[in-house]
Amino acid sequence: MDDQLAIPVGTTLDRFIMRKQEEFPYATGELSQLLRDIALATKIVNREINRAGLIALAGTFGQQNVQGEEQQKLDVIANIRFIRALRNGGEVCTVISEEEDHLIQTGNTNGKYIVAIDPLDGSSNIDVNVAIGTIFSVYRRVSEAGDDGTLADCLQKGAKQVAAGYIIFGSSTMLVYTTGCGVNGFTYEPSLGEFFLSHPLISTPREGKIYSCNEGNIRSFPEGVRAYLDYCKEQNYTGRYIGSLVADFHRNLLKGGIYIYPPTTNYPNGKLRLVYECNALAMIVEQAGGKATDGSGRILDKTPTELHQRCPLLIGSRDMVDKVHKFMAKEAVPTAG
Ligand code: P6P
Repeated sequence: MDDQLAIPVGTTLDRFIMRKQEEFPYATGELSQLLRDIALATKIVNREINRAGLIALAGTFGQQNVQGEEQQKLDVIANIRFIRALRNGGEVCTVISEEEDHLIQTGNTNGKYIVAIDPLDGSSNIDVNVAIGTIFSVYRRVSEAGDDGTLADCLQKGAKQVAAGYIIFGSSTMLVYTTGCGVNGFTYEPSLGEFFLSHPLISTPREGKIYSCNEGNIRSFPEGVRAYLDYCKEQNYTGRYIGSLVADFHRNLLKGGIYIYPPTTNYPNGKLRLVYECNALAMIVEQAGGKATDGSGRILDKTPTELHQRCPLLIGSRDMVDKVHKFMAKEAVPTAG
């Protein structure tokens, strides 16, 4: 990673990818191409989101938009765009998507990689102009090339990811990703159609004073989580919950903080999805010096059993995640008498 310090802020994403590839003499460029494919789809989705903002004001879902096209929900559009970019890029054999019940086989049977993606998380926030995001994980296939990817390819532990990232469509559009050698953030300049390195080697503070969770569910939270939230209030921490995971995660990553989605009455296994939400953010936060658990163990050590399985998520500054665990352990001790 020391070499990276030689890559200045303002470097384009394409040049950055090339420079990083040069650090791996045996790299053959497929992962680099895959990252470029994701960046391409991001540019297209970014345009759609900005356009849809206007159309949404003019019409509602299911009506014709001003161009006479059947208006589609943005998460469906994003799903189509990312899958198309990955299919056309040729490096990915199979895609798991929140928008698809089953595996998507791209037809690239010699593709070395699998991508798990939430094409547009928090899309219900579009109409109220709140930041939304895309989350993606990249795995090397374990099955033999020459055929479609398999379920085993798609149910690998998060620790097996070769890359992970998210895109936040907020006041600016940013692509943040890691290939296991640190986390870097790139800001999109739409007038140039380029991403530029703006946040090199992101490191998240060990401690923070921001907690993010939906306290409307507090009555069904585990006792230890409730005790931790009381502690946060005693410490005069700040509650910040946008209702958009990528936006809450991104703020906490840069400023320090913790996001908690524990088991609730409505979501006894937590709400967030292990394969295409939790694993990617867990790899990123660990690469930035933070921590991600499901309340008992490390997210990246969990072996998925289903494509769309949910899991509880505690993620962010290391000392804050450890603190929640201390409260949960204390509450778990049976009281005498
Ligand atoms: P709740 C959006 O639907 C999402 O998946 C995350 O982006 C967000 O953090 C969470 O769910 C919000 O869930 O139950 O608090 O509305």
